[in-house]
Amino acid sequence: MEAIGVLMMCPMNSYLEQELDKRFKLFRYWTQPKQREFLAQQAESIRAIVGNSNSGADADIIDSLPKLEIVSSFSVGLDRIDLLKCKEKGIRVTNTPDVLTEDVADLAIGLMLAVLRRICECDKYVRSGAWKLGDFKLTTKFSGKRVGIIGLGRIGLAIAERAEAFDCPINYYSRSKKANTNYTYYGSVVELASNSDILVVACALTPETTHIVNREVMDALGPKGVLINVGRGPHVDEAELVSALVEGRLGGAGLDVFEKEPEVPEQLFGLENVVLLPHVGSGTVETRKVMADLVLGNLEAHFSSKPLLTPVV
Ligand code: 8YV
Repeated sequence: MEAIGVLMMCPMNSYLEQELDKRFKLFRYWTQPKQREFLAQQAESIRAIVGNSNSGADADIIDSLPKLEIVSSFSVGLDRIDLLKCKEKGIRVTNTPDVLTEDVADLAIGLMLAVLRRICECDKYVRSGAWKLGDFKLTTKFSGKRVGIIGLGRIGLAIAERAEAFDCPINYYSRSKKANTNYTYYGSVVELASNSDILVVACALTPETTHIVNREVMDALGPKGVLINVGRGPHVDEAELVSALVEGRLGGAGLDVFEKEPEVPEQLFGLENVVLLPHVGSGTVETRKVMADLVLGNLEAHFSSKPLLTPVV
């Protein structure tokens, strides 16, 4: 397969990059000073794209690669891929579902605990020597809080199962009520937020779910409510989130994702009720290795005419 051209869109994992280099003819898109010219030159040789949650395959790049056969994404999220265009052109698409579910769900619980129990602030308190001057103030209990989940897919369900171990009643919103669960369903996100102490975003990013957490939802969650986002930045209207937090209309937030990563609104930096993470939901050594193996496995299956391991299109 050494002659097959594979275009990697951005740096994402060194093991994956090494293995792609060994097994295929690897092109590193981010190292190309003149990307348009590069695409025109390699148009006949690139047959696969490897992207991730930052950089995938948009209509432009798909149109400039006439020999493209497969987009294998190093992510479960597909929002950076023009799926319709792929379908139209018969280009296969794969992602990395299941293998990252536990890590993302673990991190969502970590964010809930970190925000309510002020874990990062407590750490600062000890390191700065402030403890010597007096005890840290009291924080908020997590066990038993009502957790509302937007999107009860693989990740949403794993968050629900973990939160249940903390005796949290589970509410959820999804396009339709799930038949196989006893969790409480709400048909609107505003209703879900009104009936939850913690609201968690765990759905896929689509045009319908963009800004699914808007001002009305934040106001329904209220000054004691906490928003957790382990989905995508654009799920939340970030400007509204900043004003809700600054004005005290929302109790707190734990965010792993942002609208314009790696840019984060600086107004959040001074707020002690906010925990900010650099999109690390799936970022463990163990999980990233399995994700990389899935990307490689899908490419090898495709180019040896075997069934794809995790097909989307
Ligand atoms: C990664 C993700 O951050 O799977 C997703 O959708 O957002 C993450 O796992 C990313 O794709 C790693 O480069």
